[in-house]
Amino acid sequence: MTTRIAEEVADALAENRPVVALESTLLAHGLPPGRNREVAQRLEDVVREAGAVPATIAVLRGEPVVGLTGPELDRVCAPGADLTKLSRRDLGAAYALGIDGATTVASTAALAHAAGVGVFATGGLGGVHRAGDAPTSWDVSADLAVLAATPVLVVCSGVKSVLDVGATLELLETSSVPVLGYRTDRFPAFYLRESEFDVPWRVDDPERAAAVVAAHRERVPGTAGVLLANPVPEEFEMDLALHDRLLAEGLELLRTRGVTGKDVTPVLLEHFHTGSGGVSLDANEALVLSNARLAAEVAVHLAAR
Ligand code: PSU
Ligand code: MN
Repeated sequence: MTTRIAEEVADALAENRPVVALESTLLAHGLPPGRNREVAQRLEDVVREAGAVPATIAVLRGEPVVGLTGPELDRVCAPGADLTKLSRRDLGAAYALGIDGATTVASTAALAHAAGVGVFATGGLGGVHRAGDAPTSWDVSADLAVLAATPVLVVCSGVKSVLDVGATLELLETSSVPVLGYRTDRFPAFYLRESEFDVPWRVDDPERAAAVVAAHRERVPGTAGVLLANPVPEEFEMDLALHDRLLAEGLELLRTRGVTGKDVTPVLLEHFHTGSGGVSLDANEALVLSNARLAAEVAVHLAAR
């Protein structure tokens, strides 16, 4: 099965105009119904306002789609839609079995790259989960391995502090994935503007970010993508005490309910959203919109080079 690329996206790619890929797991599994549809629309709007064409990606009835239509966004965001969460390894099964699925960072990046889209915005990258009581849970998001093998720029707000941030950064280093802080020296932690870890490189404007991406792609051997880490806007950063309480509760919830594998991230996000009375939802929306805008700005500079 071939990928369906929306006409507007295909035209932009053919004319070397900027395109920004957007993922669907954050819509289907990261945000509640209703709110997810609003965010889906705002994401596409901010990308357009910044001068690029949005391409939200999902798998519908077994067909990979790059650039969902309005009705298709409705379907992905519908209450009870119950889309399967698809990482890259799940794509073949999803195609062959003809199912509806939401794509994670890993599968969105892979499909974007295959379609010729080089810039992708999301909320948080998956990473290395904290080891539970066992010596290690071996729960390391495929997002990291795919980013090491797929030359796309991923703009995100770092990784959630529910992950082992230090281990995630170590693995990115091992995989030769460059990590750039956007107007920050610290690697952001999704709901929080800073983790305790520094970024190896800092850029302060979209043009510089584009220059680094271009140099990396054109002059550095290998297949690694680039991570541009953009902290949540200041006014939406979560209160540290609230954050830490929800994090401790969330981790305990995973233990008592025995949640593992791909359900870990959605269960934690849901706990934050309900436990914070919506504060974390506002943060989530603000950061993903900010990332989409920045991704579009960088894509504009890349296309102009
Ligand atoms: N981080 C978030 N919200 C999300 C995700 C990550 O703050 O919705 C989603 C992304 O789609 C990411 C996926 O690719 O979770 C990672 O899941 P896992 O850890 O199961 O690989
Ligand atoms: Mn996982």
